[in-house]
Amino acid sequence: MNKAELIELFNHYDFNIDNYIGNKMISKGHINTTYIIYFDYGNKVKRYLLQQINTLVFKNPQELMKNIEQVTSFAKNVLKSYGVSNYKNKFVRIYKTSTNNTYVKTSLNNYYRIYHFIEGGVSYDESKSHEILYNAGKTIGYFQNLLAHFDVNNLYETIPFFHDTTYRYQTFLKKLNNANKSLIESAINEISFFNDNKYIANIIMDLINKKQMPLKVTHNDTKLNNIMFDYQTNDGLCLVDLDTIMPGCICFDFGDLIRSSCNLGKEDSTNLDDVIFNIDGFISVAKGYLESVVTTISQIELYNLTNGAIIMSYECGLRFLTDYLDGNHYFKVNYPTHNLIRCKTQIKMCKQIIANKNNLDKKIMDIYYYIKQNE
Ligand code: GN1
Ligand code: MG
Repeated sequence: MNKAELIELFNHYDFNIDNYIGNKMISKGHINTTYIIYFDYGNKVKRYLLQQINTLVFKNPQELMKNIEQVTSFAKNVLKSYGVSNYKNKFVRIYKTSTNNTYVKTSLNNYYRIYHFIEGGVSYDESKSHEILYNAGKTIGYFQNLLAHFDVNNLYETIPFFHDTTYRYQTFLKKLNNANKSLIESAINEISFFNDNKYIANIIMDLINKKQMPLKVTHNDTKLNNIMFDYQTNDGLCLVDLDTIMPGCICFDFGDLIRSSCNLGKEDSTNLDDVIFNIDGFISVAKGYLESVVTTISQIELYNLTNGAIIMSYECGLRFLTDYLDGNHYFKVNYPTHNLIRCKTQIKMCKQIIANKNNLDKKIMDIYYYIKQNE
């Protein structure tokens, strides 16, 4: 980070620049740029999370921060009312400026915000541990419960049509139309996959449009590494990356967790043989998730949880491909074909989840009724 900008930024907070010792960039996250900043207070070192908001993606940082402020203060009150003792690491907390603002716009027109560091927390890019997968599912359900009575009408839409898969498919077609010929040739099989399976894009969107699928407060970016776990016990602590909290379908939150956590490979494995759908992992996530939402989930949501996983892997792959065809402007990439590689892993996940759909649907119903009976 530019030193002068850092000083300008710190002047908005009650930090003493003399105590500042340095920062470390965190390479996780495809959108915003995140740093841990360290301050030495003699007897202890304090750290905070500093994030530069990607304004190409989030066009209105002010509205985005209003969403986060409303949601975090709402959740804090719910946690207090539950009598949760250590509510401080159970939800993200904004560190406010000296004038009580939630973010700073610097003279370079960059937007920054600071969060309290979640001490004792750890996140995982991938995991084979059933304990972690179960706790991940549980944490997402818990998050949805905490915000169940938050009025969705108070939320701004930070990225319009974010999980509107029908719209995502139309955007893909437009970009495909204008894409460079050699890029198209390099992705010919992937392009065919999305065209041949475009029915997937409409499965839940049709239900939403017909008002058969309820909209609730959802996180919308529930990939595994957006969940913090207690580093000693592996209990789920909270969800981070709250920029996409919007009204949405809970099946997408469940599905995004499945697509990201039940892959025995990586999101960007170059060897597709590694990308194996972890069916037992799916069951662990479903157990944790359903235990959290058993009293609030509706039948239509229950029947569409597996669809949520199929759609999220389809949509995520489609978005990676769209960005690849468009010249990699949206997701951060380490090399030119990174988005194409990511797209291939999502297609492989999608195909495997489809192949197991009947079995997975049955497992979900079995788990649900088991939990119901033992409530
Ligand atoms: C992005 O910001 P991050 O890395 O947690 C993206 C998600 C994708 C994900 C794919 C705002 O999440 O929608 O599913 O990458 N976030 C946004 O890994 O577009
Ligand atoms: Mg993230």
